Amino acid sequence: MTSVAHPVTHTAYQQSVADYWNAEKDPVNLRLGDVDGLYHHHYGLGDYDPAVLSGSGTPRDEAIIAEMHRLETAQADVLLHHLGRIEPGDRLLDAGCGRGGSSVMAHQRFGCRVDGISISEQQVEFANEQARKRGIADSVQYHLRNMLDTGFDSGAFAGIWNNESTMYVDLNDLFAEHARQLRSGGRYVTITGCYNDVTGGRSRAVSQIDQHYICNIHARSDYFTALAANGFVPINVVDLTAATIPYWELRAQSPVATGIEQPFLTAYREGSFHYLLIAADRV
Ligand code: GPP
Ligand code: MG
Repeated sequence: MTSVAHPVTHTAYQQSVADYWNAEKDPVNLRLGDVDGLYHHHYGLGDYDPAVLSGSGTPRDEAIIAEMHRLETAQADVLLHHLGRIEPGDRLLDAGCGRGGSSVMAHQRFGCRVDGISISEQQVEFANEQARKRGIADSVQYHLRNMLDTGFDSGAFAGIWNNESTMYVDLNDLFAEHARQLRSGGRYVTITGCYNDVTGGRSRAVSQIDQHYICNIHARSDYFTALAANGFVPINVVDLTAATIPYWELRAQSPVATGIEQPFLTAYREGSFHYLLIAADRV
């Protein structure tokens, strides 16, 4: 009998997402990551220095890119802060790790082992190469795995996060798998974009964001329903919308704008969409 490899993608939709990220080589991510070798796939937080917009030519471009990167790194710092107390002997899971930046920062902050997972072979390979270059490949490892069915042991993790990756999956399936993998009292943190139940369904701008990334942005309420149904009790909910708008204003004027800046600015400003952090404990 021949053995058949367990496929990491389970549906045609998941395969289309993997194909997108396997092909992705956008300067908005690679040029920012080149600044210091932390490659992020999320957005930024905090005010930018307006001085970066003065000047001209290559120095101006480089200053804007470095500033956008600083804001993206600040976003990951906020997420990791909400994991609370993590010991060097603990283990963390970065679900939807992209090119791996947040996992490296988590290892630097807590000194613990971090596993990152992605359904993109290219992202996993890229991230592992970065960990090797930094000499931390023993502690920070990236795997080609599906966040809905990771194969990790039950109760293995003290903390799990999704940094802008929940919009690719069913939240009930995701939180059931996270609940299985987190030890009792373990902390879950996500930063996400969600649409506003109060203003109704997906606005035009939110639909444009979905189409751009092949994702399905959830309602704000979906997060709390699915967390409660899977044994999670929120400890912190932070509306980061006002703090991310400057990032998008800077990005719109940057040499690496992709065209998705206006839908984000419209959605945030009109109130149809929030940039939200949720921290919850597994009980
Ligand atoms: C991608 O980050 C992030 C997503 C696909 C999730 C969508 C996020 C929401 C808040 C709705 P990226 O850094 O790869 O995107 P970009 O290439 O645009 O910088
Ligand atoms: Mg990016």
